[in-house]
Amino acid sequence: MSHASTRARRLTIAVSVTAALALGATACGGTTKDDAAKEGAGNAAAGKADPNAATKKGLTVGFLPKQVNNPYFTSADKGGEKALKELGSDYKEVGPSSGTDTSGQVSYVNTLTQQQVDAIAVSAQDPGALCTALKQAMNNDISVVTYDSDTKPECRNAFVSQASGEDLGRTEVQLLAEQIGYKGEIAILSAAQTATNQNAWIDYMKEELKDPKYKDIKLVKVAYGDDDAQKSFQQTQGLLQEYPNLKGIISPTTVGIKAAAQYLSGSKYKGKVRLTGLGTPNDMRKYVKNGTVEAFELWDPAKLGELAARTAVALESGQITGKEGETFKAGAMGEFTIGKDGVISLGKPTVFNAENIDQYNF
Ligand code: RAM
Repeated sequence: MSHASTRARRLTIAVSVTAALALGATACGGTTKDDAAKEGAGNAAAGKADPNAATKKGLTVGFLPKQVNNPYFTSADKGGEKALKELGSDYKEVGPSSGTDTSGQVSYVNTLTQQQVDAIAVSAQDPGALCTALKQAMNNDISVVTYDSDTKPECRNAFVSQASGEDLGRTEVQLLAEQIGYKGEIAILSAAQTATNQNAWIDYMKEELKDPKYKDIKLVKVAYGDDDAQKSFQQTQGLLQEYPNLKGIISPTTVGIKAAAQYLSGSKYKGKVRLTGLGTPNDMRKYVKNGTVEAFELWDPAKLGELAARTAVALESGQITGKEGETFKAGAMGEFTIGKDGVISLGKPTVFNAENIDQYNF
């Protein structure tokens, strides 16, 4: 179907979306919403995948990060923008400025649906809160890809995951355990309490800690900095006041680890209380060089955004539908295979330390 006719079809549908949204606002849980939710499967799931189908051009993909003013998402979404340009499609970005504004994210999904974008790439602040809105989007022929932080599998066509959640959770514990000599109290400084990605990693950290080799390590607290620099800084300070014997902190968020490093770096705990987790090399360089941080990890956020964009276009082009076992070509990134529950994995994260950090610029 040509882009113009897709537009025309969408325009007709938009009237019912608006009606459904209005209905949803006044009569929550009405049949319109439920039916939409049951049927909602997006453009992609409508047919069978044809890996040789031509790549569509002129599509609009709306990126909706957890938080727009977070440098991690700036890099990720720029990767998406660059890929879309290469593919002859358009990019737009909308999103809340706070990492906990879940209702703001829901409104943005509804706006993108009303604007009849072809696909949405979203990093969900909460696993369930976006479901109804995303199902409505899919029911209106919009392909939905989650990237970075997932919703439930039935609320999107595919999830572009940065790395195996299990790998990330376990390796962060391993990194910290080595740095503290497998002994002492540790804490976690996370992002939002609802974040699907951080919570999945934390569950694996707890699993890893069950191994007898960590018997002398005690996880004393999980604190939440909400991906807000100031709150994360204060939470770090609070952790050290509450647990003066703390030996280490894991912060699986780029905002959290940077704020924690900033606090430790200017305190008597510098070099004594160990810090690891997920950070960008550009944010963390000075803390590695001044001895606050030994090693931490991350994937390339721009590559994650690129893969999300390419997945959205492959779905819209009918090359994939999101089912396990389907494969598609993601330009120079190579071929990807869709795994269980529609998960596409970017690959292994990189561990950064004083030796290699200068090789990276993001
Ligand atoms: C923050 C966000 C994001 C997470 C990274 C590691 O920027 O919470 O979702 O993937 O950290």
